[in-house]
Amino acid sequence: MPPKVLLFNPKSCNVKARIPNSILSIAASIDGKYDYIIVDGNLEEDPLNKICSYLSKGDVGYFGSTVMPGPQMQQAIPFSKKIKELYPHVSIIWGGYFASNHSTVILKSGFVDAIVYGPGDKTFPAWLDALENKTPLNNIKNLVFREGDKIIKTPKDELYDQDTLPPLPYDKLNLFYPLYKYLGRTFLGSKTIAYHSSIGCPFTCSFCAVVPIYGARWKAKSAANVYKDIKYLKENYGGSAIEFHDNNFFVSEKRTVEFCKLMLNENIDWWAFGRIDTMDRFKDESLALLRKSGCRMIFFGAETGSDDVLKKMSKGGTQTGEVIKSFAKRMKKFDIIPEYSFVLGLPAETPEKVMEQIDKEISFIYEIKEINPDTEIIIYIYSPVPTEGSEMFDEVLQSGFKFPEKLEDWLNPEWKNFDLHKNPLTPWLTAEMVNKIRNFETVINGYYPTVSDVKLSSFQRKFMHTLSSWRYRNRIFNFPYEIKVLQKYWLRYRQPEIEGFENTV
Ligand code: B12
Ligand code: SF4
Repeated sequence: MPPKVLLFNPKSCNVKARIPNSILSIAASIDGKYDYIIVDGNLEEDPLNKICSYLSKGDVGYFGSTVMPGPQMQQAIPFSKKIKELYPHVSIIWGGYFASNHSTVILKSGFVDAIVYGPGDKTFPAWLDALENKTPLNNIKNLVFREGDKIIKTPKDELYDQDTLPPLPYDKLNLFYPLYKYLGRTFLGSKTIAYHSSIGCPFTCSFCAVVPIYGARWKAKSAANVYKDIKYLKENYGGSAIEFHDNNFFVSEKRTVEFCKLMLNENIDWWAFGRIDTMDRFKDESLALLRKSGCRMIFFGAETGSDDVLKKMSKGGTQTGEVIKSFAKRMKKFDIIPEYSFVLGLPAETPEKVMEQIDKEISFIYEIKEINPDTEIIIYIYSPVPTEGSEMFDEVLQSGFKFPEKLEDWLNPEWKNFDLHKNPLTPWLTAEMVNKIRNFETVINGYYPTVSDVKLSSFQRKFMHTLSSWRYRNRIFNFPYEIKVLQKYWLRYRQPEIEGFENTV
């Protein structure tokens, strides 16, 4: 019997957990071949203790953790270090977006043995087999590992046909954590499924973490297979709404339409990420079908109203300020809420230009709200992602910006905030600029409270709206403490961009 594998999903949110698709797809890749245990940091009071209780039995030989930027590192880093200290025979592997984009600093820490960069569906079982059979790792694609003092990165593999991958072992997950705990109430429905139906993205936006990993590639499950899984979760676990977690769900209009047709009688509301220009090319009848099939809201990276900045961001496609506006209007006709995210605080030649650009974005957001007041606005402060060679990243490096040189430095509060796109440590942004962005965000969130927060009563919404109206109308953003206090202590206002939708079980 080969040793067991422990798969860990570090805590990622303070509200209720979602189906841990990263770990689950890795579990699927070894299901039936290796015995595995799942520990979910979102559902454990003391996950390290739980992990150690398994490891102390002596039959676990492998520890795999998924790591996205932000809070997950707060457990992944100290836990992996501790495990290496206490159980040096256990081989440790990380995967996920942070691991993929920062493999060198992670491996240099000495307590992580290997990284899967990109999809792990074939790499992970191949790595286990190689260690079990003592065969070389060099032939395994998508892998980074240490060999003596050297760090070896093997070539990228092709993207796999998603329909040929093994099904996610939902029933097995249910043995470790009852699945109903993952199906929380959101504004979409009482039991919301988190589902991932495609990988990668065909675009190459220079600020996006998907690009260095997937390099403009995208592969999706067929509509029929997605529907089959949704039906399974509906019939066996009562799933009644869906959050699609794909980077870009709507790449294919054909697949979208096929999926919508299958969903017509399911009475399931759903939400997903898309691109404005891609969906603006959808036929009217496809958009109408989307709404009929239950699509309530779509998240779009609007990014900026400036065509020059869109170009600098290599947003690609045909997105322009005008398209962003006209599409907001079009969505209104089909009763689908566009959730537009904007990135403020990009580098520019002079501080005046950085500030000027921030002011322009704020004005653009006002315009969008006038065109379609239902548009949800999400604001990020630009945090660089190392898409080497991109015009924007070169500019970032020239400004003196540097990522931490030691893995544990990512645990410092300022780097945690960097990941959350809240406090970006970027040399070109002054405190005045950051405050302006944050205060504007507070005011607009007060004036237009998000519909995705199911805990807000209509009285609370109205109160917050009225309280914020003089600031919003007169564009006075400084020191909006009265709104902040209300958001924090009274309404416990949440930011969907950081925690996902309000989710209560
Ligand atoms: C769900 C999700 C969340 C949820 C997490 C909920 C949960 N799981 O409990 C919430 C809403 C909390 C969240 C929050 C954030 N997220 Co998030 N999130 C995602 C999302 C949409 C899906 C992740 C997922 O399940 N993928 C499905 C699986 C199957 O894909 P995968 O993770 O890539 O896994 C494959 C490989 O990576 C690899 N792999 C992954 N893990 C492991 C582990 C092992 C051991 C191995 C061997 C392999 C392996 O194999 C898998 C199968 O091939 C991704 C985007 C995306 N489409 O992936 C963003 C994403 C990961 N998030 C991102 C960000 C930035 C954040 C935030 C920091 C938000 C912010 N303010 O911007 C926050 C804070 C993080 C936090 N709180 O921890 C970025 C990361 C960007 C970057 N710079 O690297 C992404 C890529 C979105 C984006 N396009 O920008 N997030
Ligand atoms: S379209 Fe979205 S997911 Fe695709 S590269 Fe651009 S930002 Fe990333």
